[in-house]
Amino acid sequence: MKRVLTIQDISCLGKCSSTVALPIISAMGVETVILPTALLSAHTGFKGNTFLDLSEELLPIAEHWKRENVHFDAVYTGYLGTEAEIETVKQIIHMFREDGTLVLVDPVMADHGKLYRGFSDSYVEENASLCAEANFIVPNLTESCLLTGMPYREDGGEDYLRELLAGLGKLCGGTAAITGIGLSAGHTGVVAETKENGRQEFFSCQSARIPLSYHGTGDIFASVTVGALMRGFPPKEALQTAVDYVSRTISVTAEDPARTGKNEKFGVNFEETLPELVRKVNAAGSRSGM
Ligand code: PXL
Repeated sequence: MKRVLTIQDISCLGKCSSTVALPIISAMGVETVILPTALLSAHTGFKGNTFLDLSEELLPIAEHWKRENVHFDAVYTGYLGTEAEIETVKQIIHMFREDGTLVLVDPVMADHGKLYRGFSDSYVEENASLCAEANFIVPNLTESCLLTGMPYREDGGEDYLRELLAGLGKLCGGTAAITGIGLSAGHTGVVAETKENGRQEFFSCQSARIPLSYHGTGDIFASVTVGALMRGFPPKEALQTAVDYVSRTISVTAEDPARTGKNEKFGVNFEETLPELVRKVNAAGSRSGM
């Protein structure tokens, strides 16, 4: 069985970061080790959240694992709080990276053209240097613009997206996928560029766009991508699986009558759709990396 290390916070309430990565990647048949960077009562979409910084714990925990000769097939990083923390995460990647280790970075910092609360321009620089350590990155459109210095345009067209991908490709060898991109009406998904064995391929993965925006779907997307890659799916199929799963889960969530009174910050009903995902991944069993 493959083993993934995921480095991100624990937001107790709100179904994002470690509280979606752990159940989803585990259910996909991949051992998941969490390294919590901070403990929050709820993610920052909830006003007045508590925050306990755990960054001083990260290296001692990683050093313990090193003494135990632990091996990781992938390191997946999500929301990180500070520049200092990103520096520590880079050190941990260096500690565990071997030939063939998947290093997937979701440079969580911005959306809808704006940086999230508490992040500055120097955080963007630091996040770009983290992406340089990765061989798979999944920024959204805003993050892609910040990482490449390109202007933010919601309807930029294919040439614009290809230019963005070329910029991201300079940052990270491997695969760059820009999330939240719909290429036609009623669709959303990713556009991506992958460099494998010196060959460059541009592709997109699309699914039905449900015009609702729930918290944590980016983390669910990245988690499914990591799980599928670990189970032997090639990049394009892993990304399509994640795009389809998020679309289906948003639609199931929107139809849930028991959600009355709960808004989008409570996240999606991924628990309801997880069995379908597990069946799909297991049906592709012949190439499973188990
Ligand atoms: O879902 C991304 C995320 C993760 N963790 C925390 C967050 C956010 C986004 O706002 O606040 C603490």
